[in-house]
Amino acid sequence: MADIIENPESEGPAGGWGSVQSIAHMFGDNKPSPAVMETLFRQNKPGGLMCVSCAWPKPVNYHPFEFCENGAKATISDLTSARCTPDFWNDHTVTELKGWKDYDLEQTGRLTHPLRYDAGTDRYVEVTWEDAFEDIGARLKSLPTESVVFYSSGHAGLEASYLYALLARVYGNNNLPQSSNMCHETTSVGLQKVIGSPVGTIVWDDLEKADAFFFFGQNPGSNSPRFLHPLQEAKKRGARIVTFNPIVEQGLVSFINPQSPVDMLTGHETQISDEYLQVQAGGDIAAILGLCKVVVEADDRARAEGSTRVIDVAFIDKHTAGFDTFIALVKATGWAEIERESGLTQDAIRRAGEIYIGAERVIGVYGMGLTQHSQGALNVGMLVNLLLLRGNIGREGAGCCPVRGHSNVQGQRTVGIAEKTKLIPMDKLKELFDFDPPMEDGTTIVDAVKGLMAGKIKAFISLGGNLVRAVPDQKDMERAWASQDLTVIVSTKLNRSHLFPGKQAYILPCLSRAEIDAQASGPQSVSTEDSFSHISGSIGKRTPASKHLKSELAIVVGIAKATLAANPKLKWDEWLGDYSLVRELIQKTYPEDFKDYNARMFEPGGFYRGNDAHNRIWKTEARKAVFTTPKQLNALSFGNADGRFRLVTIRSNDQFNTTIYGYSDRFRGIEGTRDVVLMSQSDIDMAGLVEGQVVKLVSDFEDGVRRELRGLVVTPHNLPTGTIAAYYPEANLLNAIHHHDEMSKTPASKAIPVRIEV
Ligand SMILES: Nc1nc2c(c(=O)[nH]1)N[C@H]1C(S)=C(S)[C@@H](COP(=O)(O)OP(=O)(O)OC[C@H]3O[C@@H](n4cnc5c(=O)[nH]c(N)nc54)[C@H](O)[C@@H]3O)O[C@H]1N2
Ligand SMILES: Nc1nc2c(c(=O)[nH]1)N[C@H]1C(S)=C(S)[C@@H](COP(=O)(O)OP(=O)(O)OC[C@H]3O[C@@H](n4cnc5c(=O)[nH]c(N)nc54)[C@H](O)[C@@H]3O)O[C@H]1N2
Ligand SMILES: [Mo]
Repeated sequence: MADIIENPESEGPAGGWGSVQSIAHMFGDNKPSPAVMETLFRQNKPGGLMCVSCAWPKPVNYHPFEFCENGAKATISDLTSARCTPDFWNDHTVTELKGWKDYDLEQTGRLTHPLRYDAGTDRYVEVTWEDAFEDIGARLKSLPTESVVFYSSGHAGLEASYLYALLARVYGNNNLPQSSNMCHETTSVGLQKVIGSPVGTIVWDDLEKADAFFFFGQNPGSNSPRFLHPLQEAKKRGARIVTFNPIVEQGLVSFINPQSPVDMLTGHETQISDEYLQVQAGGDIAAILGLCKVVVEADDRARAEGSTRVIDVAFIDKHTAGFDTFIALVKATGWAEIERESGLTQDAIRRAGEIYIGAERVIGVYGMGLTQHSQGALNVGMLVNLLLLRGNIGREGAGCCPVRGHSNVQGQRTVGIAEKTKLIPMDKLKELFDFDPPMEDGTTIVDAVKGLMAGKIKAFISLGGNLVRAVPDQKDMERAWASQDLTVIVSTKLNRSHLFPGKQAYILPCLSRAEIDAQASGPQSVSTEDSFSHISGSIGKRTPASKHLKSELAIVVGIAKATLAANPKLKWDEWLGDYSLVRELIQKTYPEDFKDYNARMFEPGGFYRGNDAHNRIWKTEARKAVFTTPKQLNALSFGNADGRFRLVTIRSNDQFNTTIYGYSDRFRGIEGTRDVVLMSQSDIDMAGLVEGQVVKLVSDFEDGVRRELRGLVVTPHNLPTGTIAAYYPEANLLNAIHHHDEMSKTPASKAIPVRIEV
């Protein structure tokens, strides 16, 4: 156990009683209803409910409770008894609600009726679905097609998502950006470039065979807690875990399995990380280069001694390109540079490197700590370099594991929600639906926000999400969003994006996945794809929160019918009546991925749609896996300067993105508030501040724009000097829309240059 693992602020290990208490807190004074309990027990099991929270895979051999604290919170929050009915607006204006916190908006409960904004009274008023669709359709028909965006957050199932993408394309554009444009787009672009696959290469069995896991900027304790179970199992059989993360995250330090009675009663903790390296924000390129240097040095020694090579030479020769150039850079880069750019010592990197070399099979895990940087794709390329050196991709127990966010974020991309035309089988769509698909690329989120600000985007349809709150330059975004001709947001709960209505504005309330979706042919099921590319069917069994709700698919159909010209090939009503017909369309469009879709969707663990890189077939330009030679040693677009900090925007354990469930980030020991800036004690001292002092953060881009976030309490935390942290989404006031990954345009939310003002 490395001696740097200390987390004095934390209230104990991840999981355990804390997680049970935290779930119990969600129930408030209400006892959990049998319906909620029944839903939780069905979660992530074959024929059950696929979690509405994150995209962590569903195991074939599931636990009695195959849900985690997060998944339970998401389900409980969807099944709340609170209702936000049209009466709510008798007491509140939109302007007044702008003063409410995200948490308070969430507490208003499930939306029950379709609503239209009435500017005269500054309130939302009830509207019929027919009127809403007709009005939306009329407005869409009157606008230039390129000025309309069809956004989606990764909730909606594959069936609704496929039809949504079809709606956009028949309407006439590929403006289909998605939440992954702020998230794992870096993976879609960066991983695709180097291994020819836009998604992770491992499957469940690999977790059970790996000898080591290397974590870069992914926080399973808060964000994918079911991952802690296979990690605990891995530790029991002697696997090693190495973590690179500026913040000491409790879930990567120790874990008590809340589903193991023995662990719970004895308080038995599993230590997770063998080595925890507090890399500075944006320092991973140098850190990984250091690991590669350890491998190359060991290989040089082995070669000199005539012993077994450390580098997998046969694999490199047969399967990769760019090796020599990369190795030349590794050799030419000195340890002083690596230490300076990573913020880590040579010794610490060597210890981690030895674990890498000592492991036969290694999985590289990553999340937002790699993707949300100016050089995020380079970060991803570097992790792949490390894995390639020892042939750790496309072999049992080894591979690359980006951990996806929303429950169906990966799947939506698979079935056509994509702004890039090269990803879409347009000829198939033309043949199936008899129309001329638009051949120009659509807009990413960053470009959509810029388009909004420039007045070029005039209407936004949002299938879920809370875009106004999720993007950089929040203040400008609020103004720009409200200046549109039309805003339509399909939602389950009230959120801040609703508070900036366009000239015509609708909130369309939808069913949650946990609820019965009854259509002409009977109750429907939907399906989702997880982080390991497995597709699982999901059935909702709860009575809908209101009889006025429609399914997401029904809403897509409603908008499509009101907007698009009649076309005998577009059988919207038939598809709505029976979702299995939509699955047939998906299968026809993507026959390799969705073979026997309807028959296989309830297979335990889901059916695997396959991944060429998993089989060492590299669909890159070079037809090989490609080593990336980094052009710089950090992932930043700015340099160091006196008084400038790298701000990491973080998620608490008590939120799901912009949805704030509560004010308890118990893993980090922060209770009752989100208005904090976390700093190392030495940074606090050096900046002449004291604990508890209230400060403001000011962005430090060289673009002349003043962005500030006030009222943050200085809170000491275990962080490397120069790196500080504050909560997302509040901190989005500080980021700039031009600050994004160079290759994929993912906003660089993990290193925002800021100054502190008192
Ligand atoms: N409870 C909960 N679960 C969630 C979500 C949620 O908000 N709440 N969101 C969902 C979504 S959409 C997503 S995308 C995922 C996100 O899940 P993660 O990918 O885990 O994302 P974050 O928590 O934003 O950041 C991950 C870690 O990156 C570290 N980090 C920051 N900068 C760097 C760096 O430069 N280098 C390294 N090595 N590490 C760094 C942070 O300290 C943090 O621990 O979770 C999903 N699950
Ligand atoms: N600074 C900073 N910014 C970030 C990030 C960060 O780490 N730092 N992370 C980024 C990431 S990874 C992501 S994914 C984005 C998230 O951006 P979004 O996906 O746009 O935001 P969410 O908060 O997930 O959306 C929450 C809303 O979705 C609606 N909703 C919930 N369930 C359903 C459903 O089943 N159906 C429908 N139709 N609607 C539903 C509810 O109304 C809820 O208010 O934010 C990004 N922004
Ligand atoms: Mo995400």
